[in-house]
Amino acid sequence: MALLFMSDSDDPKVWAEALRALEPGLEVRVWPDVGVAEEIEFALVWLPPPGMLAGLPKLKLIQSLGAGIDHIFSDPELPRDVPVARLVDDDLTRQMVEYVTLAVLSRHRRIDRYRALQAERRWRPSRPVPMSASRVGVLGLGVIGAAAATALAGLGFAVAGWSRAPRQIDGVENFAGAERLDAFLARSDILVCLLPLTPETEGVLNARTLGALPKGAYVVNVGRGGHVVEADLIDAIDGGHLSGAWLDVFRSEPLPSDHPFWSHPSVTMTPHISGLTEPVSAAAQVIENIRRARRGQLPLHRVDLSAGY
Ligand code: NDP
Ligand code: OXD
Repeated sequence: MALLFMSDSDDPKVWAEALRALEPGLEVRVWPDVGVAEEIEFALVWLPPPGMLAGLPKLKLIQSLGAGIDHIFSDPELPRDVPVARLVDDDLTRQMVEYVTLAVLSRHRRIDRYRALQAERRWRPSRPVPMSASRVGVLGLGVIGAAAATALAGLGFAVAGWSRAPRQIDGVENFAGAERLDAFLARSDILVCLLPLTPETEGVLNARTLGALPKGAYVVNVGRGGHVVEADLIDAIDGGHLSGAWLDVFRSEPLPSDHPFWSHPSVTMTPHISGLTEPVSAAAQVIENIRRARRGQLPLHRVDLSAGY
């Protein structure tokens, strides 16, 4: 019985080595070399092609190579009776917290302004606003959102977070539910998106919600590109309502070379690297889930199909 690995962005050899270090007998096959499909019990995947998982009749576990699972749920033929697990990994969370802190601090200390001044060889110091007067709003208070909100509050920012159900996090004001979204946005000078992509959160950052942010607000998106209506974000920046955006994720990845984000002076972008799953760190959870599946148990961090995350 074997595991099928499928990803265009992760190295199968490194993953096979990390998995076999913990489970020496595990047979790892790499898509598209499936072999006999009936022998595949476990799938470890990032962005599987539609129909791939449905073609594995003995599948017991679908394990995401990342924290998000929208890349699996977008498959219209996804077998609904096989448990789907996402990765919850301390190293991935740490990387995300590091990246979000970088983006928020860069905005807070106006590094964009000093880079522009540097290009013009102008020496123009200005005093930063106190952190306690800089209001950060974190959309999504899950594993990563809660860790980022806690870190930012620890630095001294005035932090609030938005979730579906009420959450209690020390030093972080909570706004829960769709009816509290506008109040949350109205107090967020720097907005960080750390939501999962679901039918409910698709396009959550649009002309209306971006307009509900305070004038001069800044948007950091590390959730998914589908959270942002990209034309609305550009309009909000060009119209002067928003001061800019820091983006790691996009509706189309790789971002097409003619996309306006590439050259927009108020947009900082990176190629979906805020958190990269590290095989040596994450393999233990994958192996634990394989062992659980073999025992007929549910995996760790099983995704709730009805909630979509
Ligand atoms: P979790 O599932 O732990 O947390 C999701 C959070 O979003 C929860 O707080 C949840 O609310 C909230 N939420 C979901 N739907 C809604 C809604 N409709 N309204 C309000 N709040 C909602 O996810 P993680 O923190 O582990 O990860 C978040 C996302 O970050 C991933 O799904 C992925 O897309 C992205 N990511 C991006 C990476 C990158 O490299 N750019 C790397 C890793 C992750 P509640 O608490 O009430 O359930
Ligand atoms: C993830 C990602 O979901 O890297 O882990 O985007």
